Amino acid sequence: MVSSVLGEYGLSDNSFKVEAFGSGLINNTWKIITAERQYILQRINSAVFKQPLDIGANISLIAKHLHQFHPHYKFIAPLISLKGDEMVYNEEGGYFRLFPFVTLSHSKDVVKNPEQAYEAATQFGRFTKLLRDFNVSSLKATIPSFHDLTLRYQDFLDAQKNGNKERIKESENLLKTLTRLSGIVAEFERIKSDPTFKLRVTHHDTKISNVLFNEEEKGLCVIDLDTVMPGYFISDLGDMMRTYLCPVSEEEKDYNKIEVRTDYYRSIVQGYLNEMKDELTANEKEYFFYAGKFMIYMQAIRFLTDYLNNDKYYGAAYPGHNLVRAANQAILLSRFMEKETLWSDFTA
Ligand code: GN1
Ligand code: MG
Repeated sequence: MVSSVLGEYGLSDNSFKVEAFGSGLINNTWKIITAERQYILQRINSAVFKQPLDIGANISLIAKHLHQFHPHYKFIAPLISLKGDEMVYNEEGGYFRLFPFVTLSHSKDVVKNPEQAYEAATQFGRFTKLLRDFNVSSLKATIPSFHDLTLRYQDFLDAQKNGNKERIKESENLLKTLTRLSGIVAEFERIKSDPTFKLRVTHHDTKISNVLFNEEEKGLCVIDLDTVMPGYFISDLGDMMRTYLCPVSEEEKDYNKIEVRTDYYRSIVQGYLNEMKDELTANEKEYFFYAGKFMIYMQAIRFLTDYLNNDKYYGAAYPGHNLVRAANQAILLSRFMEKETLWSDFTA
């Protein structure tokens, strides 16, 4: 499969080595190594991205705008196949894309210090800022209602009605805890009807592995643009909080290790505001702390919904995997909310 896809880009069978790459849950990613160059090959999960070609269409529009108005921004566009396409279709595996691997750059799986959090937040803020004059409504929603918490909450309720009965029983306490916090959904509904909240070009997956760093540890650009679509800034800012504040990830089973770190919070807010302070409205700036609650809560209910639905979205590497992830995120949320009075006034 991989060799026939690479053939469409003119790479012949015995000239490359293939290695698994990264830790994404949805798409498959490989590093392709040839004597001259390295590439990143990605297979799009078409059960999740139902219109894979929309991803290519969005990226082309963004690439064109950045190229014209911000030619110095390091934008990593997919390579064009021999037939002239930005995606290749393979009977067996569906849609694939090939990217050049940027030499002297690297990505990270874990945020190791607040400076890295600052660099990443700067990069995600800059990406949205550079696209401020881009017509955001020209972007397709590659996953419709992706970060619509109202819809995610409805899915959560549906799973409690129609999901796996044993799992519903087993999750009783966690279901109660998360249901008690549904004020976070009500707040989101207010945001959706608030004209001071703007739809901007939003990345929607701001984990650290989606930032490229140079050898001096400075952020270069953001990558993995599949979920770039119109959205609210709370998605990007909040997902950084969800994934950078805690020293362990959503995969951690030892919940005692879950904590949230003040210095990282400051760095995320400072880095993001550094780029976005003149873009955000005064009202939006009141929602920095809420951003973290919004994203951590959404991820907790998404994992638990999937557990009740027999892991059909995220899959499971062991029995109870999505329940562990959901419980992890619920604990992260409670640790985060303990900081509300301490952190909510902090706006750099
Ligand atoms: C998925 O595939 P990956 O790991 O980049 C998910 C995100 C979740 C994340 C949780 C398209 O991202 O929304 O935050 O898992 N992406 C999609 O690890 O659902
Ligand atoms: Mg992703």
